[in-house]
Amino acid sequence: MAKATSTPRAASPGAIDNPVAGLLTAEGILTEEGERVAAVSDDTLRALYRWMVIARRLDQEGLNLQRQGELGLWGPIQGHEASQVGGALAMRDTDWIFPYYRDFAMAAVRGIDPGAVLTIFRGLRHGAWNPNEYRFGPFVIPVGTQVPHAVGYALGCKLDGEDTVTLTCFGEGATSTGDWHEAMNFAGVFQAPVVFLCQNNQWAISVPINEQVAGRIVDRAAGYGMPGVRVDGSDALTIYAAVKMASDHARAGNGPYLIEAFSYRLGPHTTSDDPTRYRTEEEMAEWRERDPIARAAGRLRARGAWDDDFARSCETEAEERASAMRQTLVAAAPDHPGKVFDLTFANPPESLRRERDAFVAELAPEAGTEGR
Ligand SMILES: Cc1ncc(C[n+]2csc(CCOP(=O)(O)OP(=O)(O)O)c2C)c(N)n1
Ligand SMILES: [Mg+2]
Repeated sequence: MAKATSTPRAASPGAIDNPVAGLLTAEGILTEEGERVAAVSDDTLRALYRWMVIARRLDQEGLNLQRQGELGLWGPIQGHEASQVGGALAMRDTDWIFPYYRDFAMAAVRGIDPGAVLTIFRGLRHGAWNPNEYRFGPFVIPVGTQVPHAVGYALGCKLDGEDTVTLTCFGEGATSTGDWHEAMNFAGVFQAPVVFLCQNNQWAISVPINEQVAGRIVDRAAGYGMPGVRVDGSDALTIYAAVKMASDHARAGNGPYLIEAFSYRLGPHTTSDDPTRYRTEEEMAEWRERDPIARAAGRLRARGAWDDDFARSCETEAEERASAMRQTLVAAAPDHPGKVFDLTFANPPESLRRERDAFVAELAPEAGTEGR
């Protein structure tokens, strides 16, 4: 019999410790006890509200810009404000976020200029920020590919002895990809410090959740040996507390965590989509009632922390940011076409140099070989 070369690990215990589950109602809403345990201050609640107001206004401006012919495409985030703002604010600045293409509000919370983000949707850039600078990965269009990136990065941090946690986001449609399952398994086996945040908006373009997933997404966590929790994805405070507790759990060396934020995409998939062709007005109206911003305002009022002046200042700031975003976008120049090559290899092989020069000569002969 072959001799074992490494110490076999004991099988994990059957019961998975879940630090969040007992603090939520059956609908996945943080209870008063949950608020107490999570120790969320009024300032944090105000920050959640403020960023959601900003995100909604910027998103509306993105839509306006597309309708005015300034953007090729826009993917609205309405209905996702709570999960994106709650998720991003819950992470430390030193943590990494591996987003998907809809995480516009997360990018804004991370300090990335939203006008720069829009240059991608105008076709001027392939990427508009340095991921290392913001600890925020690129927007990925291939569904699910960011999930293994987040797991690999988290595992690297663990091996380096850092206490960094990664957060990765994806839609429920992404949970059908092989990348997602492989990443979940790898994270579970190697106890990578990663929080998986599924923004389940119940639609993958025109495919409804019941044609996408058999059973519940959250229940898949157990199959990969990690805890999971399903939360109300329209309640920013609940998301914030859940992501915070999940990241604490990962940071403490207890491995990955899956959060399913159950909500709804209030707008179209992108500006190329017409959702009235596949979903009813009643369904959309029902979800509009659960507006994340109104929910956060309600929580502030319930705590006696609501203030009209504060709310007005959020609106004014959102207006100013929207105007600045528009100006940045329309003033932006396209990247040199060679840049996509230049950012791929530090030392490109000769064949790629030739390909680059041919590409540049075709697209921008006036630029010559500048910009390398
Ligand atoms: C690998 C891959 N397959 C298909 C597509 C086309 N596509 C783009 S978005 C999308 C739906 C994804 O839905 P979901 O993951 O639920 O995210 P949502 O857009 O609803 O936020 C699909 C199928 C793609 N971009 N990549
Ligand atoms: Mg979806």
